[in-house]
Parts: sequence; structure tokens; C-alpha cells
Amino acid sequence: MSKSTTDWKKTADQLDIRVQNVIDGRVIECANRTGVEKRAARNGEPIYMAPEGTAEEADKAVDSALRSFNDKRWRGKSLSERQSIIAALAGLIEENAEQLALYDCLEVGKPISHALGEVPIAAGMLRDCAHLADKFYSSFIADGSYSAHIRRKPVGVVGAIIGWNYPLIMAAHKVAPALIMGNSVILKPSENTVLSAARLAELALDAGVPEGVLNVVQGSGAIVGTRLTEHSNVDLLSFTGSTATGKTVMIAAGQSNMKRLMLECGGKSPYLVFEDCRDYMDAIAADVVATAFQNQSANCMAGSRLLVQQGIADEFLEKVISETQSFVPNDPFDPDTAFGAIMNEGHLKRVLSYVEQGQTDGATLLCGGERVRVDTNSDTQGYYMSPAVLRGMSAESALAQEEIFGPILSVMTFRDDTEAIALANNTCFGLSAYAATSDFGRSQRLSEELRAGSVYLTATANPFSAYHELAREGHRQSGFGAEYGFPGLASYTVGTTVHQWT
Ligand code: TXE
Repeated sequence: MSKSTTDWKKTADQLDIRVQNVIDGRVIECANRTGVEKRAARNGEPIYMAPEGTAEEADKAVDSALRSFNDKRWRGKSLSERQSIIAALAGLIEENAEQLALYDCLEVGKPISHALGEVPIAAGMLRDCAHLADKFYSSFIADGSYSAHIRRKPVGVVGAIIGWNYPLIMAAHKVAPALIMGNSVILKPSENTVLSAARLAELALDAGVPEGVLNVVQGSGAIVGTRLTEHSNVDLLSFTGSTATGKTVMIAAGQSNMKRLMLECGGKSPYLVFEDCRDYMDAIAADVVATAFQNQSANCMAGSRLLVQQGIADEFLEKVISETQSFVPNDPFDPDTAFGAIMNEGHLKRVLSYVEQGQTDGATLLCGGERVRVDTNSDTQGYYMSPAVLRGMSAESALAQEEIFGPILSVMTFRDDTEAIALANNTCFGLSAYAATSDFGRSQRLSEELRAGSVYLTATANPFSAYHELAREGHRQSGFGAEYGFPGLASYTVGTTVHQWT
């Protein structure tokens, strides 16, 4: 992608920031505010007063989605009509790339070049789902005068609750499969990132998605999130967020209408590096660091635990430290920035507390882990820290076990394959795992033994680029429910088995 020449400060100053709900086809400024100011991650300047959503607003959105589902204004359209509307939405997202990217950059603190790169990913998700939907087929059997098939239908009203780390991408990942399969949706973005989801729903109206089919309700998890998870007219709740909240969502689903669930929760993914990669250590170290610190590590798939074989540990770590030190926190508005700001003051303090506690518990800080100042030409300061590498923590410590969602890489060493696999699997999570080995047999064994929904294996640290038309799902307490590809589309359907005799 060519480098942007936009003056982002000027463009941001001209931005019309509105905190909005989209309910029943109406785009409405949120009436209630919490009194808490949302501040831009890059410079700490206030950008809006956080919305206080109400249970009544959630109810209105569910009623609207239910009406639109029952009267078939969307699911009753032919698949080809839905495909062209979803494709039109993808085009509108791309036309509004700068605005959408700026929203996510301001709210999250991610570099503007990364936020711009996420726009085509979101649009691509919509196009992928539209493209796959007419190839989605079902089981069929025929035996003489008897035949049977499974008719896949939309589930109904889908509640989608998402986190703050990839606001636009996550919204698209929920909305695209849900809509293309004919469902009606209520999307609740994180209270920390409210802008791009509402704009997406507004663009969906422009693209031709009928009123009430895609609603957005702003507000806290405690009020609006809880209302959606407890609501008896929500048929499927698709959730992305922490494991702790995922468990609460499961209870609410069980105690209400036994709604279907898809849960994409936390991770503490291992990156295993074996001695047989000695010849490629530079490239693998660069890859380890990129995998650990992408999106300031607010990334459920971050390789936040480096497990390195003892024979190369010291030499390899020197390279990791040098790579990490090249990730210098900088203003997200600078198009050259690769590592931006932390989402807010509270999250920054939480991440820094792990560095301190980790050392108290016996780990050694190898680099970073400090709050830093970045000049953004503002009277206020943003939320920046240097990415940290720590070594020597116990396998049961917080640094080795908890998802921090911030730039801390925890390093442990292993002697052999058995210990490597035991260490890698020694968390409650199972989202992804990475391994560098040039031994083909070992890589096959790892793909069997590692308890993770996605395993990335490499011999020479080729950049990992995942093919999203294949599905993925979490294992263990990283959640369940397939996303992407045909299984991802199936997650947003229910089957009716039709038996027929002629
Ligand atoms: O998550 P929360 P946060 C994880 C990651 C990270 C943590 C922090 O573990 O450390 O989340 O993010 C809504 N009923 N991931 O604090 O609190 C909430 O309003 C219903 C992993 O944002 O779980 C928000 O919209 N909903 C991840 C969403 O749930 C509730 C992506 C997530 O909030 C609720 C993002 C309740 N009781 C965060 N309480 C990934 N896997 O990609 C909160 N919410």
C-alpha cells in the first residue's frame, strides 16, 4: 500500500464526531451520557462524552430486528439481491476509508497506516461472505422414492457484542456472515470504541440494507450487553471479548431462552522456537516480535509467550531484544509509525502493573516496560509505553498465564519437545499457537499436540498470512463457534432436516 500523504491532524480536526445509535433505520445521537470523557489515545484530548445506553434502547433494537426478521424484508430477498447489497456496502466502506480509519486510530491508538490497512480487510470480509454464500450447500440423500435434505435457514435475531481492539474489522466479521445468511442484527460495540460501528450501520442503510435489519446500540456491557444476553427474542449471541465476560454471557444465555452462542474470547498464545532454526534466527526473531506486538498487543492472537529451546536461548533473545527496541512508540498520525498508543489511561496502568508485579514475582525485565512521552503538539499527553520483554517467570505466574492485551512478551525456555508442548499447553486458553522448526515430522506432531484453534508453523519465518476462507475456532477457554468460511456461515444458520417421499 502506498504511504498516505493526508494531513491527519487537520483531517481529524475537521471530523464530525457523533456518538450514535442506529435503531430501526434511524440514526440518532445518543441522548444519555455517562459524564466520562472519552479521550484520544494519541494525545489524551477529549473527543466525546461516553454514551450511557439503556435497557430500553436495547429492547427497541431487538424489537426492530425481530419485526424486520418476521416480515421478511431482508431474509425474503433473493440471495443474489442480498449479495449485491452486501457488495455495495463493501464498496461504501472503502469509499469512506479515511473517516473509518481515523475513528479507530483516535479511539484505539493504533497507527493510522494500520487502521487504513484494516478497512479493506473489513470490506473483504463482506465480499468473502457474499461470494461464498451461493456455494454454501447442504447434505442430501436420495433412496428410491425417499429423499432428505437439510435446509439451512437464518437463525433469526442475532446479538453481536464486540471488543475494542479492532472496532471496524470485528464489526464486519459479525455483520457480514449474519446478514448474508438472512439474519437481522443488533450490534453492540465496546463502550471504548463507539464510532465506526454506527457509521458502518449508516452505510448499510445507504447500500440498501432495509431499516431495522442492522441496528447498533451503544452502552456498557453491564446494561446494554446484559440486556442483549438476557433477551428472550435474541436467538444467537455472537460475542468477542474477555473469557470472564464470555462465562457471564453463557450463564445469561442459559438462564433466558437458551440462545445459541458463539464466543471468541481471550488468548495467551505460545510462539515456540526450536534449535533447528538456528540459520534463520534473524528472520524468526523479527517475526516473534511482530506477532507479539502487533496492534500494541491488543490482539487476541498475539504470540505473547515466547518459548525458546535452551541451546539458542541467549543468542536468540539478543535478537528479540534488538527487534523489540526498534518498536519505538510514536504518534499514530505519523504514517511511518509502526507502534502507536495504548487505548486509554486505565489500560496503560493495568499493563504497566504487570511489568512491576512480574519483577516482584522474580522475572527479569530485559527491555522496555516504561511509560514514555511522545510529542503530538498537544497540551495533554497520550498513553504510550515501550514494549517489554521479561524472562524467568514461573510457569504459573500471571505473566505466563493471564492475557494482558498489552505489549509484554513473556519468555521461557525448554529442553525438548515434551517440555515445549507441556509449557505451550499450560494455560486455560487455546486460540492460536506459533512454532518455528525446520523438522517436518516435528511440525506435524505439533499441529496434533498443540491445543489451539489455529496453529502457524514455519521453518524460515515466512510472514504468516492467513487464508480467511478457511474457518477457525477457539479451543478451551478461548471460546467456541466457527468463524470464516463455510463453517462460519453455517454458524449463523439453523438446520431443518426435510424428509420427503414421492
Ligand atoms: O473486554 P470485555 P474488554 C479480551 C481480552 C482483553 C479484554 C479486555 O481478554 O484483556 O477482552 O477488553 C461487553 N454482558 N478481548 O474490557 O469486558 C463489553 O461492553 C454482556 C479479546 O473490552 O469482555 C464489550 O462490548 N456484554 C478479544 C465486550 O463485552 C458485556 C477482543 C467485551 O468486553 C458484559 C477484545 C456483560 N456482562 C477483548 N460485560 C478477542 N478475542 O479478539 C462486558 N460486555
